[in-house]
Amino acid sequence: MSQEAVIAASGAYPKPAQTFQYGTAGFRMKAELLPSVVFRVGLLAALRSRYKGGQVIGVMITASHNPPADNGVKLIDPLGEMLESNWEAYGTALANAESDQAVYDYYTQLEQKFNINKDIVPQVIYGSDTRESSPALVQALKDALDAVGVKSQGFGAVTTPQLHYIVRCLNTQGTEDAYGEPTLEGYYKKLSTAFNQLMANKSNGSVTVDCANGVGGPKLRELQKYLNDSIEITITNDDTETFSKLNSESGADYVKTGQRLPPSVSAKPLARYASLDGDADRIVYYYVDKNSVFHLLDGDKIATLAASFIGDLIHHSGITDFSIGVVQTAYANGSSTAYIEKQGLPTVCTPTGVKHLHHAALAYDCGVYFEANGHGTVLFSPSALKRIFAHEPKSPAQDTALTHLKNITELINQTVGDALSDLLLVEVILAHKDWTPDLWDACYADLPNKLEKAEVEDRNVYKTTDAERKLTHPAGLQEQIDALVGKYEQARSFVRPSGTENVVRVYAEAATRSEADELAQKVKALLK
Ligand code: 16G
Ligand code: ZN
Repeated sequence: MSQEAVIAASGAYPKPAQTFQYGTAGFRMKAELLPSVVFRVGLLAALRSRYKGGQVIGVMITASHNPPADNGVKLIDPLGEMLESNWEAYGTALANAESDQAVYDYYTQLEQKFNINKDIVPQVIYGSDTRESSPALVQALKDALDAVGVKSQGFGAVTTPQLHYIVRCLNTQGTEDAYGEPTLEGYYKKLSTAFNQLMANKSNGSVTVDCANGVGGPKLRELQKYLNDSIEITITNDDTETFSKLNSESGADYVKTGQRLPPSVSAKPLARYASLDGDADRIVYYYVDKNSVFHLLDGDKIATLAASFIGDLIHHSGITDFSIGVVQTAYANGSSTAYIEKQGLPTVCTPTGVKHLHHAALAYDCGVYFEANGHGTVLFSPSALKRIFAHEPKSPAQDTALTHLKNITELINQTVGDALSDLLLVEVILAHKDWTPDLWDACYADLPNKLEKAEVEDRNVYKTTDAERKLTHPAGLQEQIDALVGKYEQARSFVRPSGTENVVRVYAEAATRSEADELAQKVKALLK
């Protein structure tokens, strides 16, 4: 790597007059502001790989559920986790360096700070979602990787979780923790083999999947080819050619935020529907009842379903002293938390953002984590996996439960929340329980809730504690919220600054719809 090469390559991607920040989901904004950021993220990925002894780092170009004109970029660490959070600041500093020389200088400063061995060849893989802006951003990334001598490989349009999967496979190949074949085909085979075994001799009707006109559509079609015919999957909103359709009137965010059907879906009573987001790392389910009333089965409902099913399998396998915990955020419906605790399982609340939940889930033999918005997965600790695979069943019934349990650990993408893997997981559980969506829904009744956003001058004056459930600043505001909450039945409300937009979010829940709406409005009014 020569100074001239880096500076010349950087010169092709001038920084706009803008301050950037590596947030909860990397950098995300209008695509036209991103070329310099993506270029510099490429440099950071190279450093991170060398810092990790040449292990493979992933770079995903996506803006998830954001509108078509946005894009974004984030790094994936060697085991498929999100970038370690103390490195986010280096990404932010690189993105904000004011000149090409400053970029180069900061890069070499980081090399020195971490005493990075320059003989190590860095390795980076990358992929993108289906946005119109993605190819140009991929080019910016490649230019950075080439400028600093990275051995790289592109996977084209992939779901975010697929790239996480491949990163982990590449870094564990040939070890006792080998995660799978590091290809898309390997991904489909791993999921489908587990699914087909779990669904052998079962059939459970059909599910319609709205793919938000994003990358999940073609990938689900591909996955479908490997699945047995135990369920029929109807794919809708899978037009990735018309860029403007991405996440438009479709997708998990549309359904969850508006608590309504996508207009393109005419739902049959008691049939199953699911929506993915633009990069297929989120999923929500829903159905309409006999009276055509819409019911959402969100991340909380998926978490409770998964936790209780896995708990039963552990129990029926004869495995003892096994800890299962459910990790949620402040947005988890109060009824879901109460339900899980009633089942005797511990719950933990963390700040919003997958990395926080993921981290907390690692504390259990099996950690189930989901955000209410449908982001989530299940983690089995390495020692728990060893115990499961070494366990000797003592009866045919234990043997069956154990076989299911082993397949469940293969079916779940343990690197990150994965809408395709979560879809198959839910389908398997519903088939095993012989549940229609209303039976699943009947586990507990969601408290009516309302999410609002408030435009404020500076969201940074809002500081939270207790996993974002309480404000410490501005002084006195929390007391006012508490006083309002005290006036309603079964009520809860919190205010937190968004990590992705310059707004403050207000959440309220209460015993009735009108009370939840009113409480949200009143709390929002306090922010004026
Ligand atoms: C990011 C997070 C998502 C979270 C959302 C909250 C990841 C991969 N994504 O999209 O989990 O729900 O931010 O956004 O962690 P907010 O801070 O604007 O409310
Ligand atoms: Zn997403």
